[in-house]
Amino acid sequence: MIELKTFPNGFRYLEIHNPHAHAKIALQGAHLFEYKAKGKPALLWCSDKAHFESGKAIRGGIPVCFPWFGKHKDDATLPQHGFGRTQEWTLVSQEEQADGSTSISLQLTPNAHTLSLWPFKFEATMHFSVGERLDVALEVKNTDSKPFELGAALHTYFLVSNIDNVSLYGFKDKVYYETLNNTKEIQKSELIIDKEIDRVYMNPEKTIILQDDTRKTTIEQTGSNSTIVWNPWTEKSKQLADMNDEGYKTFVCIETANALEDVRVLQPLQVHRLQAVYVQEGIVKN
Ligand code: TA6
Repeated sequence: MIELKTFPNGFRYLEIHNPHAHAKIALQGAHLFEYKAKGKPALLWCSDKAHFESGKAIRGGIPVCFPWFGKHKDDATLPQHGFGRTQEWTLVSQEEQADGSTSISLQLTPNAHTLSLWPFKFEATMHFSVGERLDVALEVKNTDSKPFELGAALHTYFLVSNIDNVSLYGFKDKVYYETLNNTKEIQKSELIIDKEIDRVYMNPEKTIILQDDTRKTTIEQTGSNSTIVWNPWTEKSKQLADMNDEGYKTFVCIETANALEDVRVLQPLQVHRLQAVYVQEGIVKN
C-alpha cells in the first residue's frame, strides 16, 4: 500500500506498507527517511532534530547528492551536495510486485532554479524497491545536446547500536582521501571509527559489510568506484543544529557515490545508474 501523507506544515511524503517492510519517502529530494523490514531493526538513522521543511535537507535516511557531491568544484557558493535533495521530485511509477515488495520511482527534470545553478538538461530518476531488502538506484540521463560531468551519492545514514560496536569491511588495502586534512592514505585493516572521519575510499570492494555487534548489513554497490565514510564525532555533532550532541554515537554514513575522480561524463542520451542494495542479516540482540 502506498499513501501520500502531509505533515501539518505541508511537507509531503509517501508511506509504503507491504508484507515485508514499511518505509517513508519525502517527495522533496526523493528522500527515503525511514525503512524497517519485518523482524529486523530499523536500517536508517534519522535525527530527531531533522527538518521536514521545504528547502532544507533532512538529516538522516538517504539524502540524494546530485548533480555533484560535496562542495561544487568551481563555485563554493553553490549548495553543498547539489540541488537534488532540496527539489520536489514527481512520483512517476508505483507497483506492488508479486513477491510482496513495492517498486516506486520519482523523477526530477530541470526547472528555472536548477538551470540557474547547473545549465544542463537531464532526467534524474530515483528507483526504490522496498521489500525484505532495500534497493535504491539513481538513474541519470543526459537529455542535453552537450556532455556534462555527473557527481552523485546515496548519502545513507545507517543506524547502529553504538559506533564503538562497528567494524566496516571492504576497504582493506584501498586508497582513501581523508578530506579533514587533505591526505591520501591506504586502509590497512578493517575500518573502526574512534574519531571524526570524512573519507572518500577509491575502488572499494563491490560489497561493503557493516558489522554492528551481532548485526550485519551488506551493501552491494554498482555504478560506483568511490564510497564515502563519514562520522562527525563529538565536535561536529555539537556544531550541527539538526543533530543532537550525542548523535554521532548511533550512526555511520556509508555513501555509494561517484565522487572525486569517479565522477562520470555523460554524453547526450547516455544514462548512468548508481545503485546500492542493503541486506540486513545476523541475529538481532533483543
Ligand atoms: O558525506 C560527508 C559529507 O560531505 C561531510 O563533509 C559532511 O558535510 C556531510 O557530508 C553532511 O553534509 P550536509 O550538507 O548534509 O550537512
